Amino acid sequence: MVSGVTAGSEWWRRAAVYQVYVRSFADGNGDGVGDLAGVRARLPYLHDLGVDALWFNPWYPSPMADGGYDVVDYRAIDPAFGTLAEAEALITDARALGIRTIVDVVPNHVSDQHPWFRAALAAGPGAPERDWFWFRPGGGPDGNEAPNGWVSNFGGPAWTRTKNPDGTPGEWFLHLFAPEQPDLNWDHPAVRQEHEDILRFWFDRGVAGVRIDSAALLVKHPDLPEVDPDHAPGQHVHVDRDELHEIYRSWRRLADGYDEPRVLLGEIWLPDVRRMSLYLRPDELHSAFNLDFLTCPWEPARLRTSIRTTLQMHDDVGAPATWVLSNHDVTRLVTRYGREDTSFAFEAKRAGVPTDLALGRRRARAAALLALALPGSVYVYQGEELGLPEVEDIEPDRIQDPMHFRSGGVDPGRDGARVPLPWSDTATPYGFSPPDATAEPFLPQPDDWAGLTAEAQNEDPASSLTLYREALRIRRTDPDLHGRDLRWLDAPDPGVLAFARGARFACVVNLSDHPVELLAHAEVLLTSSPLEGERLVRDSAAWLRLRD
Ligand code: ISL
Repeated sequence: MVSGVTAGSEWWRRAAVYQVYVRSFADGNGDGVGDLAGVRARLPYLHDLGVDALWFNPWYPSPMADGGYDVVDYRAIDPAFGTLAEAEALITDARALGIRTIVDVVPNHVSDQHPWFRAALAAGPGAPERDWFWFRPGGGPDGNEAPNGWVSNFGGPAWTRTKNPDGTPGEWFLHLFAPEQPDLNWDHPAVRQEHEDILRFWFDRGVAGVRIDSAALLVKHPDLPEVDPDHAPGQHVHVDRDELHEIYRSWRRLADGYDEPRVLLGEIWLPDVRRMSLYLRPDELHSAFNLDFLTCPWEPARLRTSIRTTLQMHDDVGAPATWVLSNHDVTRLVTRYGREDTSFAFEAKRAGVPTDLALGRRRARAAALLALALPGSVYVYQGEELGLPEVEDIEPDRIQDPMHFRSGGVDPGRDGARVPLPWSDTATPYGFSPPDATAEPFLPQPDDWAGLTAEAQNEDPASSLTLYREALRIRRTDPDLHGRDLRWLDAPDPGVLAFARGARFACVVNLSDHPVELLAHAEVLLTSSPLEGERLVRDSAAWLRLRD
């Protein structure tokens, strides 16, 4: 039985991909940390939900200085998650249910515990091993000034000073993220070779594709000059440099060498969507996350513009659009949409902002129907289908995220979107861990999640889980939603987005502050809130079958 899968070699063009943050998905062995056994046991849930593929956040051995984005060995599984044999079995089991697997590769940096970095440190200044990274002497008379003023994405300087093997202060190394994540030198042929081998390793194990972490950051200006705000396109010193394209062309040739070509999916945060589209040319990446849509506020004009621009720019290069409402890095949607400022920006993230969760929940349901109705592929971050809010009261001594620490505690960090999922029961661990678990969940779960468990929502026709399952079913089975077309319809109000797909499907989203009349239709397929007669209430969406 194959459901939840799009046949054919271009399955990724309209796939629904579910993001699994393994650590927080389901704990099979009772140690309070999610693992592969937990995921395998929940495959029937994912199959019922109706997704085509799973993207796993990094599952490799890691000291977890950045939730696994600090990798020690790209060809193994962290012992807390399981074994390589279990990963292989998981890939096979999922595929038997029609679900493909995407793994996360992290090419910009490694863990400071990675054998390469340890070897580079041990070898000392001037050794060839140091050329795998960006080691530089410091400035100033004692070398105690960073080699340049670059700033880490997690705040603070992008440089950390080393100690020489004899204990004296040594060179500095570059890290665009945490100091535990030294950046690799992509000008070095061994770095390129190693990553192509890593790709082959996973492709040979049957994974359908890779998500490429921080894909626009790999290449640096070889002289490491200061950032010039007036740089020419493609000439920023460490973001979106023109040289990146040759790397991805080479990866594409490798991915295309498989009978079912493997898929390259880029995490590319660029404010300029034109520049982003260059990565999606036919001989480069297949697809990239739509981070413009992800950060968009709940405002009709902004959303309409984002959708239009997205479709146009993807059409220009022949790539499918993607739609992402949330991921493991951003504030949970229910919380974000319940605030006065409904956009997402890393630099604006703060705790203690007044939030109307009921409003946020209504909008998140409407946004799901919007995203799932658009042409292209769509990403669902675990727990989004359960309507989970951001957890904002994690005690300081339980916080894990370096983003919180590196901001001096100003940024609440990303743990609030990574709290272990509630599966069943009425108290922590809510079925996340088995009943005989020896440890509590690695991040605390709120006391009031009993109504949000998958079990509580499973048969409730009004639940978020039911809405996602039903929307994914219609998206998969309705031929009107299988094309690449979208026609904007005249909306009854400027606060309303309305568009048609295929012969007779329409999606209407009411972002105004009052109810609106529905368009003429033959049938209401699905709504995110109950209708008021023939009227769609504010902050809700409807899927319609139009008349002939
Ligand atoms: O941090 C940012 C802005 O200040 C982002 O643009 C950042 O580049 C982006 O979130 C990259 O994220 C990815 O790589 C990180 C990891 O912590 C994230 O979880 C991952 O999604 C480093 O590997």
